[in-house]
Amino acid sequence: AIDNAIPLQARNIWNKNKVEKFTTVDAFEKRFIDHVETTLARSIYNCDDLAAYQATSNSVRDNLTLDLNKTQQRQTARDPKRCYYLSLEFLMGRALDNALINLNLNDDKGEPSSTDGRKLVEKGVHDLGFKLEDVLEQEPDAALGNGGLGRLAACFVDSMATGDYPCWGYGLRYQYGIFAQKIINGYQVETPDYWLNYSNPWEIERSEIQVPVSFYGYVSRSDSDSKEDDRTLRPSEWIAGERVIAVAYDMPIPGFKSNTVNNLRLWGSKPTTEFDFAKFNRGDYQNSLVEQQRAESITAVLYPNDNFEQGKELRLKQQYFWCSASLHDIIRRFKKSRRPWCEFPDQVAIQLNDTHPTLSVVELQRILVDLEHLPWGEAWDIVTKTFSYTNHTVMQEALEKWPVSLFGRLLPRHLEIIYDINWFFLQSVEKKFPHDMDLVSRVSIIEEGKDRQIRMAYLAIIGSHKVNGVAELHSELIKTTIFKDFAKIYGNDKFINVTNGITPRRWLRQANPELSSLISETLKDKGDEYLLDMSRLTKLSKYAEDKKFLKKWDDVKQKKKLQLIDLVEKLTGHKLVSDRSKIHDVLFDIQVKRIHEYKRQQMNIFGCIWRYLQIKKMLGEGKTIEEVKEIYPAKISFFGGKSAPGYYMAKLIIKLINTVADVINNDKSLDDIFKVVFIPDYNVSKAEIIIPASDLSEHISTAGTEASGTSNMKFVMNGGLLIGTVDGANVEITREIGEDNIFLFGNLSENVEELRFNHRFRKTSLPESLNEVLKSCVGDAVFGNNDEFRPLVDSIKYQGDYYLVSDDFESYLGAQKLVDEIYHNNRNEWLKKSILSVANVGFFSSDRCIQEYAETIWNIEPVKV
Ligand code: T68
Repeated sequence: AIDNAIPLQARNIWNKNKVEKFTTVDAFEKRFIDHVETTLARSIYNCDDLAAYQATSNSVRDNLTLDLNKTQQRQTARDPKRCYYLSLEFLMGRALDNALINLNLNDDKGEPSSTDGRKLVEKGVHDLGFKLEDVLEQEPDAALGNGGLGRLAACFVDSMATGDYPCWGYGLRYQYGIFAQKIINGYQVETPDYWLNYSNPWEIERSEIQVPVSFYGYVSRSDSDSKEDDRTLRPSEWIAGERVIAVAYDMPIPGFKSNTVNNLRLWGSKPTTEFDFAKFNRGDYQNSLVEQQRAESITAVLYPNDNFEQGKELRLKQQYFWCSASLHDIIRRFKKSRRPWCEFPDQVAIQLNDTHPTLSVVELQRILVDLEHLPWGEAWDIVTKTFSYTNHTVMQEALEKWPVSLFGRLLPRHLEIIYDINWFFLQSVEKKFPHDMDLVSRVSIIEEGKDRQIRMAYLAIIGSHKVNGVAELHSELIKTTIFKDFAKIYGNDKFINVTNGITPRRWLRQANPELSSLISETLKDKGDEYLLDMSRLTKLSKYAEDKKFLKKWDDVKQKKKLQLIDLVEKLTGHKLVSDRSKIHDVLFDIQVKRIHEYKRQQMNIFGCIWRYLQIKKMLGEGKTIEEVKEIYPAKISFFGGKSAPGYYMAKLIIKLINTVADVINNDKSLDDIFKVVFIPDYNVSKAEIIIPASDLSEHISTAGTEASGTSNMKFVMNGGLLIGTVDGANVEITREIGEDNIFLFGNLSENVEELRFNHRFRKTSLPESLNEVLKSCVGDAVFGNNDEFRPLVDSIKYQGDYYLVSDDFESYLGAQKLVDEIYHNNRNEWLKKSILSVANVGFFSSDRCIQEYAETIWNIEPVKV
């Protein structure tokens, strides 16, 4: 960088013309108009909401970019240890509103400015003839993720910047994010999410940062003098068969009330400019172009599976492309300070978000041995001190494995290195447990069989110094089930827990400005400091029985419920409530997350069917609606979420929900006391409207299957109560907010094995309630739909009920009954629970979570700018 510095004699011109951030309404407006007329080449006669969005975003981005530069210069000068968060998914959602909340109007010398950046821009936009609300609506979601894992990465980069940590995210710049979901005749239909349709003001294309990445080919070794058995340990040359270029795209990540702007670097793929002239000369112009086009396809699309691995070659290619480019970039930065290689782990921590980036372990070993010529052992020592791995699931079908044959063809040298890593590892295990050959074969990275496979989780564990689960229960489970042998080999220090968290800036301040103002007003916290120090929320407890406060609290909730009603009407055309003034009596019960059998949306919809059947029974017995309401008070059940396109059962669950919704919502005899809705195309920006509107939300996975869950935390932060199983982070949520304030039900994870065993040997009979429900879903019964749902029914009745719906159903109905009673008969009690939940949610801030990672895994410290 020094080589390209401006010569001293020219610098005063630079300093005289320093670019300044806007810090006043006037300056913002000037910048806005500047962008309309130059960047967008539009004018006063031709500026719609979209142009206003782009001009606003470009103006705000200018401020961020200036702080990004300063942050990076500062970090380069200080040269602290940095952390790199490698994630194949960053589910960022919209950037503008978040940037406004985090907008830092400090000048150069600056004490924190007291001006509210969001208000300033809102005024400016208004002066210029627009409404900020409409402008914000123009932005497409950056939906580069599937669900929890990708959104966690997004919350993490927010907290890293807020905590002034020198951290970068590395990911892929997919041209198509997670598909958009349409519901047609009750079925999910996937449509492409071409989110880059209009230019993206939130990315900075670094066309000068280009990293070549290789694939295929063979390994060459000129080592006639070396012993046969250590050949692969020596430097080897990989003669690649295909080369593509990785181009960097940077997204600035601003911290809240901080001068730090960190970087999220996403790689896009493009062809090399090398051109196959041989082919061209043979007159094969078309085919010489096809290969070039193939390069672009590497980062074309996000794989749409969550908690499931498909094992496609293109996916492996994506992984290596990203790992290789990122490592190259990290090493280039490390080399600037001319330190010896042994100091690499003192300067660099790399976090593997699941096993998807595990190839980077192998790539670093390859670079050190083959290119830097370090001895194998020294290289491996550096590698294991650098990496750490986060596990997000214990489910077998989600654990990544790659067939050796496919892997060896794409990455021949990496396969050799994996064999050698495995050989040394198994040697060490044998030495430590000399009489346990079973153990040695169980922990091999290579799974033997007719199709030999590479177990990526084992490789990640062996290549890391710390392995963490994402909630206490889950971190215990990985030590006692899937990684039991490794816990025995490495002892307990290597396996730790870091419970997930969420950013309160997006999930409280941005999603729920109404609740945020009530909180800051009540806590007399004008500067919204509670968003940084969530322990301040505990002061809310003392208002939990204050009638005036309860009323204000409730008013906010009802307002958010009406906003959700408006969204649903806009999306589906359905009017859910005829009298908006009665919204207060209607319980909003929400389950939004990926559709998956283990998350048990089927149990929720069976519960809805049960409620409907009971209501009909009462009406049939001549009871009035008023009498029915005493037992089944008014309620709307909301569902939302995407299914993986190839996941048959999940898609059938979506169809069942829509079928049930159709029948119930069109049954006039119900007089609006019960409705069921499927909200199409659940995503981050819709979550920001949906989550604040919940009275109750469902987190009802089979015990031991949901690693953590993070939406549970978001709902609690917005004053919604939870109904849930003793699973994932529900356990710690209960501990923090108190067991009186959550509706727990169902079997415990320690009993799951036995329950499944009982099903296999038909020792279980279904409860009568569930039998009745299932009957209504087959043949020509009310929800039968020509027997379409038979597979869902059969999986419970005849195929072992793997997710234990029948074992938890009665207990689920019991918990729902309690919900109805308290919501209906004791609203103040309900509101008290809601307030106490928010008061004690502080632990689940991702700021706490990132601080734990920084201190216990990464060993990094904040660098203030
Ligand atoms: C989720 N995992 C966990 N996976 O299910 C959830 N998988 O309990 C947890 O709270 C969250 O991670 C954060 O820790 C996922 O979201 C995936 O999306 C995924 C994607 C690709 C391959 C496998």
